[in-house]
Amino acid sequence: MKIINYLNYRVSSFLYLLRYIFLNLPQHFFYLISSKKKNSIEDQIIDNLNNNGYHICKLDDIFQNGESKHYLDKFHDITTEGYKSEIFKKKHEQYIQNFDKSGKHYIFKFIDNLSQNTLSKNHPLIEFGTSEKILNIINGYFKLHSKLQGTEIWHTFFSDKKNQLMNAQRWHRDRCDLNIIKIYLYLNDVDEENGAMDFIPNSLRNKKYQNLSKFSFGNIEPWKVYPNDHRINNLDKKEIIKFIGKKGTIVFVNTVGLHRGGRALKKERLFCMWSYVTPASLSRKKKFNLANDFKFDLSKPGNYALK
Ligand SMILES: O=C(O)CCC(=O)C(=O)O
Repeated sequence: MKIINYLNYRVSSFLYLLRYIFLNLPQHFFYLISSKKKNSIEDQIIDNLNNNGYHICKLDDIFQNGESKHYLDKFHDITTEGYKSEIFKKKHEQYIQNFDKSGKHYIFKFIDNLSQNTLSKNHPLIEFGTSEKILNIINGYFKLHSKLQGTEIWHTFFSDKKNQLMNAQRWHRDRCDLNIIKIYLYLNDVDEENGAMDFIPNSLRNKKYQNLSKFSFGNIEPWKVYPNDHRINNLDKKEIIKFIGKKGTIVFVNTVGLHRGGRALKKERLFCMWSYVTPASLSRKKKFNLANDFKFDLSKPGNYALK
């Protein structure tokens, strides 16, 4: 049985690689002929993503001349409105009632809950996620025109009682593509007391801890999603990076590497998130809908990211 599972895994990995090459080639060529020159911070972020699987810096390092403040103010406005809503209060109640139960009730997603996931092209999350500067970095890393798969604003509810670690608070890989880049933009200060994320750079492909958890190629059984390997818990602490940062910190990370969210014990955690995949991703459906006001012009990378 073991040998059949092994062969099955090898064959599907190989087929996935073919699919990756075949489906990504057109956007790779398109990228080669249309890509823009990178500035030094963009180059640095791409290098760090390639070498370590993450980069952490300030939003001001990427967006200057008031652009960074413009975005932070817009996201602040969305959350301020959201906090006044009945749905936010209801979800907070549900969190308190279900505190000990498994599920994602410890997170409130502004976009899911407030706008039923329908975003217009002028929505600040869309403007930011498809901006030239961000796509210069993301597409520069993938070396192709990538797709914006999801964008959300998360509020992690907090409690000083320690419950079991749930869902994304357990070590896991994201699994729908060979590499997946997520951006987290902190809207409040994030540290160990309000759920800073942990990441293991050396768990990425061809690194020394790649075997801590299998990579998946569409064939992963649900029970493998949260690996139960004592080696992960016994890993030297210096192998684990904790994404701590003040408001306005931006984290780029390849979430195919092992990662987990932390517990929010003393205050809430608030951040925006964008996730990018390649055209070969197994998860083809975007996690948001675009309002009818959007006309695609595929010669623009920003438009392709939304297709
Ligand atoms: O920071 C967290 O709570 C977990 C986030 C996560 O696992 C993800 O976005 O894939």
